[in-house]
Amino acid sequence: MSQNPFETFYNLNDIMEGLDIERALSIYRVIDTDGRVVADKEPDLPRELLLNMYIYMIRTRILDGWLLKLQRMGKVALHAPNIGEEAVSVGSALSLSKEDWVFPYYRNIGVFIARGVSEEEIIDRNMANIDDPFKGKEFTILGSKRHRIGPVTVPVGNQIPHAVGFALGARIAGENIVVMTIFGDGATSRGGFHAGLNFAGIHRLPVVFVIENNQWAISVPVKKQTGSPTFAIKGVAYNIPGIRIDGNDVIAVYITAKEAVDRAREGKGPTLIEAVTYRMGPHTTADDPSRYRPPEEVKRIERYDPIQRFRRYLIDRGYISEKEDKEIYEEWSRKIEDIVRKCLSKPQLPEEVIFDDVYSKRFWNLEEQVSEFRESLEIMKKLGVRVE
Ligand SMILES: Cc1ncc(C[n+]2csc(CCOP(=O)(O)OP(=O)(O)O)c2C)c(N)n1
Ligand SMILES: [Mg+2]
Repeated sequence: MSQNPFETFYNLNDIMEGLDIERALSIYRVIDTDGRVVADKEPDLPRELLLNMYIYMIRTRILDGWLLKLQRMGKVALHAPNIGEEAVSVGSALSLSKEDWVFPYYRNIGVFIARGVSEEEIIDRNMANIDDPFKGKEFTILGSKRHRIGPVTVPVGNQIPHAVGFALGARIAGENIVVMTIFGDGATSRGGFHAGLNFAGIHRLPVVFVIENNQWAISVPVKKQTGSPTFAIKGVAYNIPGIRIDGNDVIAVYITAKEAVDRAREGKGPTLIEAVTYRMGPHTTADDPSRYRPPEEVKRIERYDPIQRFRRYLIDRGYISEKEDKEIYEEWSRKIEDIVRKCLSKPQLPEEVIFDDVYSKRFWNLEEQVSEFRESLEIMKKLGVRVE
């Protein structure tokens, strides 16, 4: 018989110890803003992994800059800049193995890069050119089955229950994989966040939840997003350990995510990581942050730049020289510029693709719309209106 709930008492110390509440309220970092080690113990990570982290972050930043330029040139419809948040994407993604799955959100281009999606494919998709596998039917970037990346959903936070359900499905199928999902601070106010944590907490699913707390959800600051002191503390009520970390310290992100991934793989259940970072740019190219936050705030955060901090660490520790660092940056700037030129030279998709894949075939009503569409294009051409 089950215990009488009126006579059951919980030992607060046991619960607190298992959940290590201190970690949900403090902030874990390995290197400070000058790249100096401040953690009690410096993680012993191989040089190759450290260099990969660095190169993936640089590639992400260069690509991000190009997507912004391409949007301003009218070649990309919309872009959500990642600048300053590269460490969250790259550090988290690198903690997973190839077999694991990740359900990221629109600000995680670094996840795509670190999982092996090429810059060319990302730009093709963003430009909706002839090589876009989704034929222009997407908001920025979608997932990639080949790289085990779930779809990037437009409704904020919908990927959270997707990831949890996926983890349950994998368990039923007998696959020993870990599922990670990354989402913004704003997503913690959606029902799916709570449903996802609740379900993962009950079934002890192998899920790693990463909150990319960049302090803003468009114009809403974190103070108006939650009454909790931290986001990590929200895990406690679901019996999920919450860990708050410096999300601009790629080593801290990697170490913490790896610990959570290992726990999940060993059957010890989910973890909630709050990676504290800052959105340096606008929400998207359709946003003007000067209307709701002072530019001084952004200036104050500049010294936390995840790439600069890590660069100083790598140079101080002798992992790379100043010269090698310069070469890495120049090499990738050149490579990505060439890719951008190549993508720009590709033909656009024919306009009529918008009617493809709507139904299994083009029914009469769709055919009617196709002919109306052709007529409008003709008129526009006659009027000299550029169609792009
Ligand atoms: C359900 C839903 N509500 C509102 C929006 C509009 N919207 C798009 S992004 C966004 C803010 C998300 O903020 P956050 O989760 O913190 O991620 P960030 O953009 O800061 O990285 C909002 C409100 C949406 N896409 N979906
Ligand atoms: Mg946010």
